[in-house]
Parts: sequence; structure tokens; C-alpha cells
Amino acid sequence: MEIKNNLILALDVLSGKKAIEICNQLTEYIDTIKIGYPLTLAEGISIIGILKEKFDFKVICDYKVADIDATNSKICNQTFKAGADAIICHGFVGSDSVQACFNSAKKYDKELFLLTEMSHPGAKEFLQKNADAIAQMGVDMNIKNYVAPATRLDRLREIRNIVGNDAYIISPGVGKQGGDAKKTLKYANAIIVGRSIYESDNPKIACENLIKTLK
Ligand code: 3DU
Repeated sequence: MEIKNNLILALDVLSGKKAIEICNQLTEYIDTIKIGYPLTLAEGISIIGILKEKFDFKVICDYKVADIDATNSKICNQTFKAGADAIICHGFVGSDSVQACFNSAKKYDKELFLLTEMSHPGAKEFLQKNADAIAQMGVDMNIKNYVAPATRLDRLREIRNIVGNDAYIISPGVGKQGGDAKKTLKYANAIIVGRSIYESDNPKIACENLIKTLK
């Protein structure tokens, strides 16, 4: 996936109006957004098509799909039918569940991102212990796209080592969660940034300043 400025906007606002208002200010800098349950539950799945039509952005749906294979297929199919360019699934559920998501992405000619380790402190309790194995499972399955944390660069580096340089890693946790944008991009292909842009008094300036730090 080609991502402008290697920056994905996480748009966890709670109304379509607010989402559009923020996107309007950022079209110069951003061509890819990530939406998740906050905006989708507030507005319905049609928000994907609405944003795509208005902005021609790539939309990654962070639905962290984590169910049995049959249910995962339905979730992914519905998401791609609604216009998503990519979906994020959890890996801890195992290869059959992940394969169902991958098959759906292939059917719609869209992308799947496999979530390895999360960025928050709680990820150390359970997920971290299995993150390397989750990444290796992705490699064995021929998955090309991954999500790995900006908040623990040693872990991000290790996951990069496992998935290899040809894999595409997007990394959340920059800004509000403490991760550094430039350091993260040593190992990740793109950073995911939410609150430090959309909660800012001036999202355009916040975005512009962040991009300057990447140079
Ligand atoms: O912390 P921020 O506001 O910059 O947003 C980060 C986004 O990335 C947010 O949508 C969150 O749900 C998502 N995310 C993580 O923060 C950490 C993960 O491991 C995976 C997704």
C-alpha cells in the first residue's frame, strides 16, 4: 500500500460531521485513514463509502476481527462490500480464523493487516508472549501487511526481523501513547496517529508539524 507521508490518520471521532470536518483540513497531507468501532458504531458502516466518496482516501477498517473462521468471513465480506480498502484482524485467534480474513481480502482484491502485538501496556500481559509466533504465522501464510507497536521499538524491530523487509508494517502508538514518529519509521512503513491530530485545536498545523519531524 502506498501511503502519503507515511502517515495514517486514526479517525476515532464520534460523528460523521466531525470526521468530515477534520478530513477537510488534512487532504493536503493525508491520503489514508483508519476508522474503527467508535466512528462505525456512531454512524453505521455506510460511513466508509461516505468518506471514500468525499475524499478519495484509502480506508483501513480497524475492526480487529477475532472470531471463528465462518464469522470472520462474514465480517470481512461486509466490510469490503462497504468499500474498505483494508481490514485489520487479530492473530491470536489462530491461522484458520486469519485465513478466513485473508481469503475474503483476496476475493475482493483488498488488503489484510495482521495485528501482532498491541501498543498499550496491557499487551504485555498476554499478547506479547505470543506476538513473535503470530508474526511468524503471518509469514507462513504469505501475509504481507502487519500492525506492530510504536510504543516498544525493540518489539517493533523484532517483529520487522521476523516478517522481513518486504513486509509492510503500520504502527500505532505515536503521540498520545508516547511513541516517536521518526524512530518508529526506522522499522515501520507508516505510522498511525489519532488523538494528537484530531484532538488538537488545529489539526492541520498538528499534522504539518508532525510531518516536519519526519524529515
Ligand atoms: O493513540 P492514538 O489516538 O494516536 O490512536 C491510535 C489508534 O490505533 C487508535 O485507533 C487505536 O485503537 C489503534 N490501535 C492502537 O492504538 C494500538 C494497537 O496495537 C492497535 C490499534
